[in-house]
Amino acid sequence: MSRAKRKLEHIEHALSTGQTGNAGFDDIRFVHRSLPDVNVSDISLSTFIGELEISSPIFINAMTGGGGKATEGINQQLAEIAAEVKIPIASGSQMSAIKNESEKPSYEIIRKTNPNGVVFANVGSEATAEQAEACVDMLEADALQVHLNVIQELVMPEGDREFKGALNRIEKIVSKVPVPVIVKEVGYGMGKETAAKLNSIGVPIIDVGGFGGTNFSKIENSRREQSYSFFNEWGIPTAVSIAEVNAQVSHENRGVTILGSGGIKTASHIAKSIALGANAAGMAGTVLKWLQLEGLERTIDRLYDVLEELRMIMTAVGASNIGALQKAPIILLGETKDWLDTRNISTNYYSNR
Ligand code: FMN
Repeated sequence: MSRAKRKLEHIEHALSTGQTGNAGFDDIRFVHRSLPDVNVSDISLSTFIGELEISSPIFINAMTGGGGKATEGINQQLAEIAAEVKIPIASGSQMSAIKNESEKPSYEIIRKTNPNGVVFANVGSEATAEQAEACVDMLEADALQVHLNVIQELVMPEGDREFKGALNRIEKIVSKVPVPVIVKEVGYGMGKETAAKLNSIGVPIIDVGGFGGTNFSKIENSRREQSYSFFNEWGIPTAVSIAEVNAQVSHENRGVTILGSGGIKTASHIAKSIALGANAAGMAGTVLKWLQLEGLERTIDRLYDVLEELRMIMTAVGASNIGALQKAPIILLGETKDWLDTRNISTNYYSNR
């Protein structure tokens, strides 16, 4: 199976397997305020990803490239959307272009289409520091995502079987590349132990990439004969994962930016991610679905709608900016609370502040 064919199959199977998992957001409730003392026109959505200031707390997460003209076309459209809505966009893994020069245009189109926007480069943790730097250069990127995807590799018939030394390689990448590094999962989430390891090597930004959205076990299982179905429900739900990482790195003011992603479909999911401790939220599968089924203009409209709805939610909780939303009291219920209680992570911290 060629790498290019695999990239196209990922898109096809991402759409057919959908986003049907439970990311845990239904377990989170805002405490209603009858006197919020704020006007809708006062709401500021601007936020920071590390030191990068962005005007809205959403970004298009890593998806594609490396599948010739077909993926070049998708990246061009995603970049047009990002440029219009003024939100960051991440490239898909650029290892294809490192291995095969002829795939470079399928990535470079992102910067070409969106010359002034915020663009994230993307590599896996198998990359050397030099390869990572080449990926940043290829896109004149503002930050570099390094993805962790052990379960996807295990389920992938042609996937990696060697995972030793990843933290060490990431440490080298962090010290070599001239832009901030975002370490991200791809839909399995991160726990506090992973966050502690990443924090110990100076990773400034963590994207939890939690369970409940695009499900790479299902995607890869659709591509193999004998299913590893035991991985279909594997992972830390996004809401839980943000709280896990937050408990490790932010309660203690360690200066790490948390990004919430995995199953983000609505303004409510974004608002809840921020209240749990994220600075911004990433959407991949949902944007891909809108783009493929409804087209570019409608996807742009949908993203504007999401931002308007986010302003409404922030008004309702009396949060005039993202920092205030991060302090809004929320109640954690159900499996999300059970999980966090079992892990000795305080839900009281969120409910009474
Ligand atoms: N994440 C990466 O870091 N690198 C990739 O190359 C990559 N390829 C993807 C391809 C497709 C078709 C999709 C849907 C996702 C891909 N992802 C990749 C994972 C997303 O960035 C994201 O972490 C994951 O899909 C969960 O978010 P979602 O539920 O919003 O889709």
